[in-house]
Amino acid sequence: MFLTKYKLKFLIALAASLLFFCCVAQQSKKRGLKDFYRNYFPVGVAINKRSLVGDELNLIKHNFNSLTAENAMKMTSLQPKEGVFNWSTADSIVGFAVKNKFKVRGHTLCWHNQTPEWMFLGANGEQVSKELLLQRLKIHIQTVVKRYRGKIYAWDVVNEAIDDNPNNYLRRSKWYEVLGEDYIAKAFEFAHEADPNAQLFYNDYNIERPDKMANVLRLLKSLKQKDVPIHGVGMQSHWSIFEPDQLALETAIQQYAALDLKIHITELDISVYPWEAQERKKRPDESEAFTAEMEQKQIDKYEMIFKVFRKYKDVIENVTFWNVSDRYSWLDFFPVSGRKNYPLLFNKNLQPKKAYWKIVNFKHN
Ligand code: HAH
Repeated sequence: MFLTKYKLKFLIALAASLLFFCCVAQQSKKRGLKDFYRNYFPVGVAINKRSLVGDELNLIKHNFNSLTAENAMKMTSLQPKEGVFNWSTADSIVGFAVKNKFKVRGHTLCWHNQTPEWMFLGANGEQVSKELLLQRLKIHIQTVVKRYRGKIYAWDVVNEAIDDNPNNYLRRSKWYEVLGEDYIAKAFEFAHEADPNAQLFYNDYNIERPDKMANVLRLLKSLKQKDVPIHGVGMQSHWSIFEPDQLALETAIQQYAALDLKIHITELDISVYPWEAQERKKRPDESEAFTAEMEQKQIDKYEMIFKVFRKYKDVIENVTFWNVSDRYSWLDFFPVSGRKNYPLLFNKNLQPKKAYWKIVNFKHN
């Protein structure tokens, strides 16, 4: 059998298009999350010491170009005893980032949680004096910020200072109790003095909820008015398949951007359970299945929020996920210890979930 001219042409065209589609498929296989978002914002992830040695490492290098230490830069980790600094994990994370050209977001300099007890105690176990606590805050912030000067481009300076009860305004933390409202401005000033080039952020959760947002806006406005060196607001974005809706999210972004502040999405995950503020025990009847319905709702939520992030790419300068894959998430332990959650874009086997493909297959906008 011999080929007619037309058959030959048809076969050549077929082979060429097959080759073309294979190349495109191959290329998109090779591209990671960070590459799809190259023209939008760096995509980050919160990691631990073990992330740098395990099989998640390739996935991290392939998909992300910004890093945060999930725990290693918190006060308890860095200064467990007064004057005794433990740099080992934080140093390895920063070293890895520098070597592999990741950006680094520092988290966090002043928080009411994961702060060692000695910080708030005087020499005889009494409550620390105002002067001593301020001095300790200054030493801590400046030692840490100076060590990573030029390597950490943005710091969460104060974390979660707004109370969950909107009537309270500021959280009644030890920082507030001893130092009053002023501790927030002071923390920013100390950090700015230590690294004038670092971008300084106020970071908090649920700040797209109108009640909490009103108080966050009040705080941010007062800091700006006092010329406190603050450059941005971190929306933690510990969200769920139930919230936020698009209007709430866009409204929040617009309100924060209107204060001339940069926005970082600092701790993104989409829980498959509703938000709960209080820790509690697992109920015996509580299912831990990742149902098809949860999966679909999660896909829809991821699709919506990334559409919004792309729309506001001029003000959103970083989007960071809180943990790498569903193999391990802080949400497996909070608010219900031992209840499995599935909040991320990669499954337990480190494979991209459907939500991943949904957010990378977008038309350029
Ligand atoms: C965040 N808090 C913290 O910023 C982060 O450092 C931590 O690793 C996980 C989540 C969210 C939060 C919480 O820890 C407790 C109650 C409400 C919200």
